Amino acid sequence: GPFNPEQMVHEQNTNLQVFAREIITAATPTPEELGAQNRHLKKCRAICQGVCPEGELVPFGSLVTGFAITESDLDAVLTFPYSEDLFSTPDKSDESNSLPHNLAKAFQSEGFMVTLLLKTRVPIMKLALKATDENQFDLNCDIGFNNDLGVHNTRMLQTYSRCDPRVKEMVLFIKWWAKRRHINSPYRGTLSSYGYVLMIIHFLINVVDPPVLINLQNTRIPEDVPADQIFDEGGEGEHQIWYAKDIEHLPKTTNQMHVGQLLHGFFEYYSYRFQWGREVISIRTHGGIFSKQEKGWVAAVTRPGRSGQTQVKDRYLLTIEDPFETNHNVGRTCNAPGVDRIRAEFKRAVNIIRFRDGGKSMRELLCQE
Ligand code: 3AT
Ligand code: MG
Repeated sequence: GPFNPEQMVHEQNTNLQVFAREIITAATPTPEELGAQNRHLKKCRAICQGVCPEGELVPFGSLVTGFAITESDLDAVLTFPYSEDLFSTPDKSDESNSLPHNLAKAFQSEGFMVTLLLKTRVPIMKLALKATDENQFDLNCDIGFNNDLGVHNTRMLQTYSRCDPRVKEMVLFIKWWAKRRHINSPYRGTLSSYGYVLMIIHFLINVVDPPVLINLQNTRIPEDVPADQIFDEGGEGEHQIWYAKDIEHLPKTTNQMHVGQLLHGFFEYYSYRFQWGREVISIRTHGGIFSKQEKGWVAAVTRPGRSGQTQVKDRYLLTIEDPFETNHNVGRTCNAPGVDRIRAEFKRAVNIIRFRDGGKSMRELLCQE
């Protein structure tokens, strides 16, 4: 039957609501921090311009969606109007003269710490800069190359966020919790923030009753939409990128639950209803769930990566379909111990919400480091 957190004990939800408000306030970056991020972005732009004048550094991720919590990193993609191999150089042999290496050198000479991760599924350059008198916030920045899909999915998440203020509130809370509980490290076997956001959107579209969100990808495409707004050549093949953007004309939700209730429902759903071993979260699909069997996402496979000799391992332990790149599992970063830890954290959160009294213990236990 429908999953209705309203039927759950109210007192705990009220405590959680008070606590959630505090966490959301603490998690929200200050205007000073956001200003500093934008100054960092400008500086990175100028350095990229020097190396690649025909390129443009486009921000995406949480700084654009408004899902940034304090100390979030900055995500950006360098787009340039040629699509040949990233590593091609005039003399073809000297890889250290390729665009990523030249960018790395330019950033290093400006005092940045630079790490090139070129064997990952999507090659990126990681930048770090310590706070200075000129800019009093540390910078951690990931720069990708010619990968539009992040820009598209960022815009869709932003659109979902505009549909209802509770989307952003839930995201800030869950990101804060996941970081404190160390289950938000995609490079160390757990899930990216993006994965948690997709779990929240699935819950708000398909699980909670009445729904808070409607599925923006599952509405009819108007006939006058040009083809380049429907399909995009990006990542590994062509992808349908269309979703409803005129949200003013969509029906409004009748769901009145406060964020405390929604969070309780969210933790309950992923602790006791969602079948981690069998189900795939798919926010673009009616109902929001596929079986792993249906998608053929069963045994882990190792396949050649995009650039030359690299190998990519696709795991299917926690399965979350990317809303545009539908053959990509956003949860592929999760290994077996990582999934076990994530699941244990969901259950731990439910136990605290169900059985602890008062907001104080809630704060200490639910988000303690
Ligand atoms: P943080 O504040 O940085 O933790 P965020 O909202 O910026 O959170 P991420 O850094 O996880 O989220 O992701 C930024 C964007 O990068 C979101 C998405 O466009 C892309 N992205 C991240 N992880 C994945 C993934 N596993 N698969 C596909 N795209 C991803
Ligand atoms: Mg980010």
